[in-house]
Parts: sequence; structure tokens; C-alpha cells
Amino acid sequence: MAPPLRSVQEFLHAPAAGTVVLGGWVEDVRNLGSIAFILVRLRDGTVQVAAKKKADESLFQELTKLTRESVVEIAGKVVENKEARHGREVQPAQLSILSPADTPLPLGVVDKVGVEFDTRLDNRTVDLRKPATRAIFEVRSLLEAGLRHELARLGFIEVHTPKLAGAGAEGGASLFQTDYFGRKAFLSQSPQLYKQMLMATGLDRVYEIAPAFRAEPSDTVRHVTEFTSFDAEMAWIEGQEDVLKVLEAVVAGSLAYVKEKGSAPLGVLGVDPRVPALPLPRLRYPEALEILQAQGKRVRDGQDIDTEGEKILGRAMADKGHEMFFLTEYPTAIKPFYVMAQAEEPEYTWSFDLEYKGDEMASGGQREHRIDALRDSLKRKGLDPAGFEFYLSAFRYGMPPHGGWGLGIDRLTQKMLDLPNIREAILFPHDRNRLVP
Ligand code: AMO
Repeated sequence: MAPPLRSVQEFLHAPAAGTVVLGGWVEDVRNLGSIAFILVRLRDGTVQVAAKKKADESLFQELTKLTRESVVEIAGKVVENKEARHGREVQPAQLSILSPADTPLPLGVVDKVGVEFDTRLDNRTVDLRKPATRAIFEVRSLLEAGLRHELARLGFIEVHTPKLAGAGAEGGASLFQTDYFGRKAFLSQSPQLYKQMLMATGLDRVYEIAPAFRAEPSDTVRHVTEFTSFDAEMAWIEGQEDVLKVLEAVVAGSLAYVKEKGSAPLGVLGVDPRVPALPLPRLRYPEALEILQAQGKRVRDGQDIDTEGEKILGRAMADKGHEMFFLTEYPTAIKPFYVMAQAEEPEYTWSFDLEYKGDEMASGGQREHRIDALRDSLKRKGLDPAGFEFYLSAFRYGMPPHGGWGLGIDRLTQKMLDLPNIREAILFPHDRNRLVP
């Protein structure tokens, strides 16, 4: 057989009365006795094959015995038919079954019957045949393309840092430990240490989109053990504000990119994300505490704002027309060792979170680039500077002021598309209870 058509678009452009080959999945078989209709699903929709019993009885038998979701190639003639979807159909001449599908199917591709999310994830390759599931990943791909597009415009280069690490940067509790030829190694929680080390090299605007691993014991709709972290780091900053300006431009620019290029998958999902107006509001930590207090939620100065607090702030800001905003200047006590403390009020830092629809998308800030202060900060956090020598050595021979952020791509996709669970935005999500597929 000739190479099969890959899309309905190609089918629509095939000459009338010409011969085509459809390659796809059998979405449905309807046997009406003397005629049978087989729907073959191509990349972007289905094409109808109409088989008449009297035209070729053995081919008719073969076609009507096809199981749903089998992969087939059907060669035949293009005929006009006003009743058929797209106004044309295929009169079959030859069938080749490339891969028959077992019955029963673990879940329907077109049925409206709801199945458990776990059943969908256990059978993700079938689940991904649903246009609305696949559309999420088409949008996600555009989001990443949009980020790369914006970053290139702003002079950032893409880098790749090790994912097997000798030290953790984001706290010991969520480290996955592994054996490295008799030594302890960890799966990278974030590229934090390496992206900062690069700031000592002259590669002064870098970004990375790569997996990050956290031994996250909680079962929530926004945590997984393996996520895609979008990290950036930039040198020669005057302060935190320089980082905020770049991050907001990159996020707003990539949302605009998604809207411009993604009308088809966004249409399938029935979502129209808003591009935020810039600059985003900057809500300082003390101001956030006041809003929370006014809503009856007490957070002591110096404490972290929990998920409930984030939701309250998200609603308060949404009431003022802001889906997205920065929460800035967190207390030093709850931030990692690498964050820079403010000179005037050292109990607060030059750090921020990016909040979107009530959830944290990113954290970042200005970093401590003075080696003595960095060593003190490690000790204050109960960490042994000796374990971080490889990192500290980058600060010994000249390190410019710098800052950056880490943003969860999975969470941003989830929130942008109003998905109820982060796992919807991950092809094969892994969490405490799920390691396969
Ligand atoms: P943080 O630990 O806040 O900061 O992580 C940054 C962003 O990564 C995403 N994220 C997660 N997404 C899904 N599942 C998880 N378990 C998970 N953990 C984190 C979130 C979060 O906002 N090194 C710093 C960043 C920096 O300062 O540059 C860091 O990793 O969207």
C-alpha cells in the first residue's frame, strides 16, 4: 500500500475519485447488515469508511469484525457523500490490520462514561487518544516554546546541569538518595547550585527546562515526585526587581504565544487563558499578613503562608482583578540558605513567589554572592559548609551579584488550563503511590 494519509486535512485535499490509504485507529464499527460504517481516527479527526456487503463480501466480514482501537490501513476510493462528516468518505478495497486491539478496552476513547483517574493513568496511552487529553500536551509544548522564544529575545542561553547530585539545595527531607559506586548521591531537587555557579563564568543569563525530583510524601493535587522545573539565573543585577521584571515579561510573553499559536487545542479544551497586564502587583509579605489578618487568618510574622493562606490571598487579589501577582520579601527563617537577607532588616529576604489563581508557580530572588555571608547562612541553617565546597569554590574567585527563579511547568500548565490536578498536565505522572507507567 502507498504511505497512509496522516490527517483529515490531507484527506480533504485528496482528489475526488482518487485512491487513498487511511492509516489510523478504528474508532467505531457500525454494521447495518448490507452496509457497514467504520470510523478511522487520524491525527486530527475521523474519516468514514463505507463498506457495502455486495461489493466484496469477505472484505465486509473482515471490516465488521475489527475491534475498536485496532490500528489499520485501509485503501480505497474517495467518494463524495453529503451525509458523511466532511462531505466525503472512502469506499474500501483493501484492509491491512497492523495491530489488533484486545477487548474489552480499559477505557473508552469516545465514550462519555466517566472512569477513575487512576484507570486513565494506568492506561495513559489509550487515555491520550482522547482529543481533550492530547490537547493539554499540545498547549504545554507551546508554553515551553513561548518561554524559550521570550528568553532568547532577552539574551538567555539554554543550559543543562547534572541531575545526579552530591548535595541537595532545597532541604534534606525531600531528597531521593541513591548509591553511587559506594558513595551517597541524590537525584537533583533543582539546578539551584549549578545555575548559580554558572554566574561566576560569564555565561551570565542562563535557563534550563528539565526534570527535578522531590521525595514528596504528601498526596496533593499540586505535588508530584518528578516535575519539570524551568529555572533561570541572571548576573549583574542591582536587586530583586531586575529578576521580577524579566520573569513577568517571560511568563506574560509565553501566555500570549500560547494564545496566538494554540487556538486549535485551546478550542478543544474550551479554555481562553488571560494574558496578565504588566507590571504584576508586588505584594510584600507584611502586606500579605495584613490581608490575611483582615480575613480572619492569623499568620505570625516570620511564619510561612500555608496553602489556605495562599488561596485567601489569591481570592483577595482576584477581587482586585489580578489572577497573577508576586508575593515578596519572605522572612529569612523560612527561606533556603542561598537567598540574600536584606541589609536593613536581615530577618527578611530579597525573595519572591509568583502566585497564579491561588497557587505558587515559582520562587526566586536575589542570591547571597558574598562567600563569608554564604558560609554563615549555611551554618545558620544547620548545614555543613564542607558538603558544599564545590559550590562555595565558585564564589571564591569572583562572583557577581545575581538572582533567578524556579518555576514548575506542570503547575503553570495546570493553572493556565484550569485543570483540577497537576497530574493532568504530566504525560506519565509519578508520585508516592505511582511509579509506573
Ligand atoms: P521551589 O522549591 O519553590 O524553589 O520550587 C520551584 C517551583 O517548582 C515547583 N515545584 C513542584 N511542582 C510539582 N511538584 C512538586 N513536588 C514541586 N516542588 C516544587 C513549584 C515551585 O514554585 N531553587 C528554588 C528556585 C529558585 O530560587 O530559583 C526552588 O526550587 O511550581
